[in-house]
Amino acid sequence: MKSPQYSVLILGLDNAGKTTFLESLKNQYNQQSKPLDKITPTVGQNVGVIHLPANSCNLKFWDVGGQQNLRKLWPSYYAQCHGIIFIVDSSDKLRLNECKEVFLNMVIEDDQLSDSGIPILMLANKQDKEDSLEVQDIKEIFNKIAEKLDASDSRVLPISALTSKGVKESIDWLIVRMQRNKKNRPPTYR
Ligand code: G3D
Ligand code: MG
Repeated sequence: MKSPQYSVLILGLDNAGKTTFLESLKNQYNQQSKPLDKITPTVGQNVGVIHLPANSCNLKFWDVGGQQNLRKLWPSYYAQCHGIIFIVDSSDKLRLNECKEVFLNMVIEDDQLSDSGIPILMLANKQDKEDSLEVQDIKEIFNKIAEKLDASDSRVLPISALTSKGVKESIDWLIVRMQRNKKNRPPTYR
């Protein structure tokens, strides 16, 4: 029998930890993955599929690259994805403003997103670093923006992609919301 498959877009600035997060997921869900401390900058896109036996479904992840010239490609994925993960480097205070702008552009300039009710999960990554911002600080910055997303479920969770702390919990949060939104965005079957 075919299993339902939900697609998740992994977004964020370059160097936020998107690819490390995807490899950490693959690693935890028993797939071949790269050593987490040996991830190189992404050229093009990375795709990964994991199976969640507890939910009897598959999750497909697109890590499409966050460099400025690649961000214009993001909207072409919005129509197809069931959920979005936006990763923030909590230790990079210098780029927080840029990060905020990019997130704001994403949530308010695209009607497809706010109309679709798809969940948006922000991950405050690199929590293992001593100088990283706490999730509370990140929330204060981003929640005001997220409120503009009326229909969507949104949340900020702390993780460390490098140590894998919080990674599984983030998927637990997301899968519930994607399943709840399946009237708006039905899964594909494969
Ligand atoms: P990207 O795919 O978003 O561009 P990468 O980001 O996954 O390539 O990661 C960029 C750098 O951040 C990598 O370091 C990676 O090891 C580091 N990184 C990712 N997640 C974490 C984390 O949770 N904690 C810490 N401390 N570092 C993290 P290098 O040094 O290879 O550039
Ligand atoms: Mg990458």
